[in-house]
Amino acid sequence: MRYRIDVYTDEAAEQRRLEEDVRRGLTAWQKSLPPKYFYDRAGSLLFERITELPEYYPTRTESALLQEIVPGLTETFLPDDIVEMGAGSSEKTQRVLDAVGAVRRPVRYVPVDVDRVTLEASAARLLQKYPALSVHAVVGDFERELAHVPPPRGRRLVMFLGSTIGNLDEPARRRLLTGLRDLLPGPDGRLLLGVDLVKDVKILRAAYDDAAGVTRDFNRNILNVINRAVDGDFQPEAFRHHAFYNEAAARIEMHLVADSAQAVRLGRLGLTIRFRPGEDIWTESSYKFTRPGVETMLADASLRLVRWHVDPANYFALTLAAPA
Ligand code: SAH
Ligand code: AVI
Repeated sequence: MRYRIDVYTDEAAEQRRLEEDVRRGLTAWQKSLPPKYFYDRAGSLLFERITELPEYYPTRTESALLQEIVPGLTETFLPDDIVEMGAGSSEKTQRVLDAVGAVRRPVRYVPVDVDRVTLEASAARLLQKYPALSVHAVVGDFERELAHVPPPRGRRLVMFLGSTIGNLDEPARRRLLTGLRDLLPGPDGRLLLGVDLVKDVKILRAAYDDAAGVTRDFNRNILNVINRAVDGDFQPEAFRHHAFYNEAAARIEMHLVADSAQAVRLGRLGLTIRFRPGEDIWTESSYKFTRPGVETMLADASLRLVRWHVDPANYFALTLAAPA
C-alpha cells in the first residue's frame, strides 16, 4: 500500500480545545491566540504566498541550503524512513526526496500536520513524482499526537524545517524536541532541524511586515478561523497588523491591534470581548536562534549537534542532530 492517512483530530475534542484556548486567550489581561489556528485552508495558502515574498528570506534560504548539503549528508546517512513535523506543502522536502533517491529506492515519508487538506494535496503530488515512495500521513497536533507516528521502518530521519520550532516558547520547544528524540530508533537516527538566526533587525522586521500586506492578511485570517469556529463577529479589517522584533527575547512578535474600541460577540461561548483603542491580541512569536542557543536547546532534549550548516549571509541554519 503506497498511501495511508491517519486522522487524529477528533472533531468534537478539537472544537472543545479551540473553545478553551479562545476563552482563555481572549479573557486574559494580555489577549492572545495560539498560532496553530492560523492554518485553515486559507491560512495555509497565505503562508505559501508568504514563502514567495521577496522580504521572506527563510524559505528560499533553507531550500538552497538543503539543495547544497543533502547530497553530502546522504552519503553518510541514507534514510529509509522520513518523518516531517508541520510538513505543510512539503515543497522543500523534495530536495531531500531527490537526494535519497525516492524515485527508485523504497522510502517511506510520514508527514505530520494539523491541515488535512494540504497534507492530502501534497501526498498526491509526491506519490506521482516519486514512484518508489510510500506516504503515511498523520493529521494531528505535533504537540500532542507524536505517539501516533508509526514505528521506524529502517533508518529514520526526522525533519522539522522552516524554523517552525521558533513558533513555540522554550518549555514547549523542549517538550517537542524530547518527543522527536524519542521517535528516533536510538543512535542510528537523525534529526534535521531548520532554525532562523538572529540578524539585522531591519531584515527581520521586513520579513514579517511585507510591502504587499500578505503577512497582514495571514495574521488577520486567524480572526476568520475564530469567527467560524465559535460564531464570532470579529471584523478582521478593524485590527491592524503589528510585527516587531523583541530584542531582549530574540523573537518577532505578531499582534493584531484594535485601533478603535471594539465589542466582539463570540456566540458559541456566550462571551463578549471588549477592546480598548490600542489593545491587541498577541498571535505569534517567532524566535530567532544562535548556534550556542541551539546547542543548549538540543542538549536539553538529550540530543547532540552533529553538523551545523549556514548560508553565506548567516541568515538561516540547518542542524543535524543525533541522540546524545
Ligand atoms: N514545513 C513547511 C511549512 C511551515 S508552516 C515549511 O517549512 O515551509 C507551519 C506548518 O506547521 C503548517 O503547515 C501548519 O499547519 C503546521 N502546524 C502548525 N502548528 C502545528 C501543530 N501544533 N501541529 C501540527 N502541525 C502544525
Ligand atoms: C511557520 N513559521 C515558521 C512562520 C514564521 O516565520 O514564524 C510563520 C509566519 N508568520 C509570519 N510569517 C510567517
